[in-house]
Amino acid sequence: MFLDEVIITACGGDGGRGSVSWRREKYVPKGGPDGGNGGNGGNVCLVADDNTDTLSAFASQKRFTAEDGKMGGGKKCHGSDGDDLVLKVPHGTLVYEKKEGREIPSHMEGEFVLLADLEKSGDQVTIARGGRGGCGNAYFVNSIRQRPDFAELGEPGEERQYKLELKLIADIGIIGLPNVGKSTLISAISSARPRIADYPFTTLIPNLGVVKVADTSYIVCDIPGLIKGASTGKGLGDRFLRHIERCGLLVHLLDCAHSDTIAEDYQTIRKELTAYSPLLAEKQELVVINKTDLILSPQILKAIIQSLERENIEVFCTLSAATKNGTEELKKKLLPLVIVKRQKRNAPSNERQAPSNNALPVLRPHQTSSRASGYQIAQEGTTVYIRGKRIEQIVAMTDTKNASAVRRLLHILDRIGIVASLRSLKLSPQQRIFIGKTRIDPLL
Ligand SMILES: Nc1nc2c(ncn2[C@@H]2O[C@H](COP(=O)(O)OP(=O)(O)OP(=O)(O)O)[C@@H](O)[C@H]2O)c(=O)[nH]1
Ligand SMILES: [Mg+2]
Repeated sequence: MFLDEVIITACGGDGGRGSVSWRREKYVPKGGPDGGNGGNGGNVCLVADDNTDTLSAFASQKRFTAEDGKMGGGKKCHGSDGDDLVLKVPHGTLVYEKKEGREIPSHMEGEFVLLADLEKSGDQVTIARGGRGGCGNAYFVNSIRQRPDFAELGEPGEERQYKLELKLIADIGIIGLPNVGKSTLISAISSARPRIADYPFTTLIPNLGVVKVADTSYIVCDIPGLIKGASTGKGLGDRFLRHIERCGLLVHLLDCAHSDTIAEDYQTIRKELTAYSPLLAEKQELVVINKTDLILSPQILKAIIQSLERENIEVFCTLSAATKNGTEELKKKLLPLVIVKRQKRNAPSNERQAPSNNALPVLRPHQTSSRASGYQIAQEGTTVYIRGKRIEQIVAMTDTKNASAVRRLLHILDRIGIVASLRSLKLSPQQRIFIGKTRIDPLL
């Protein structure tokens, strides 16, 4: 199955809880606390892989959870970390993150925003971080608190939604109206065997083929037929136009059996490409005339070429995909052009060196201030929300059933000024106060 767009949920593993334990040893009275820390939860990562070519692995499963960290043990034993979950995606996958929550402007809530472009094989991005393991009671020993009888819970792993979108990366994309012979051409020049038939929209998904010329090879993509209005959703619509964006070169195939409308056919496709994106309109395009076996004499073919040239449409070559007359020449003529395109793509351009405003974000999602004192207080109706990465983490990891753990939390809230800020708001006893997802007013 060919799948080029999918929405998934990624969940980092939960951190393991810390342990409350006391050293018990012969001849060592009052051995003291020795509870170890819990292990960290595993991350969920996406990695671009050469041997994967569609997103069909995500067709049935949509939720991916990494392993939880293990609980800490006595004798200061550290719980083991959860394994990362590495999901393989084809190279050319764009990763969009769903923006939600209070830290982002409300107009963006629920929107998918580009996070990463896994262009080359091996490119990797972490999409959900595992939770931190909780500290055991041995960690909380200090000069005042010599026998802490509490430990932290593990931090819950992040849960986030992503849209994965695949853009095939081929050297050459074959485009044209339905029925002009695109699939026949790819099967003549490569080992791909797509369905060929005498009706429009035979090809419903893009087909990739490897063309071998001498010792080298390049990848060709047969794109389903485009029609007038494709950029606004007509026919198979603009679903496949995005795959054309990534091709190095375009072969624009024309059917010479329709000699009367051949220039018009050409312009129909050009208009759709321009309407879809300026990037597509500027892409280098080679005009190839197909089905020359249906032409009765060379003079007629010459007249067709001249009619196109009068409209400033330069013809790259003519061939018959069905009889393979001219297909070998096309393969050879395309090779040097493909090599030039590849060199350009791999060369570090000035644009890439100087990061512009349009540059893709660095692959370090979800980073906000990690200091406990970095927080914001917002009041909505009768509810107060306190947000801040570190303070939310501390609260989520506090065992609220343990009086000593709650006392430590209140001490932290007091130290970083939250208690004073809440007092200055003069809240009524009915008002609810949340830090992250945890309601804390009953603890105050
Ligand atoms: N006579 C002749 N017929 C051809 C040639 N190339 C393709 N055809 C025929 O044209 C019809 C359409 O060919 P396809 O390769 O399926 O066309 P397509 O452009 O892939 O069509 P869609 O997938 O629908 O967009 C088939 O009946 C082919 O046999 C050719 O060079 N000469
Ligand atoms: Mg086809």
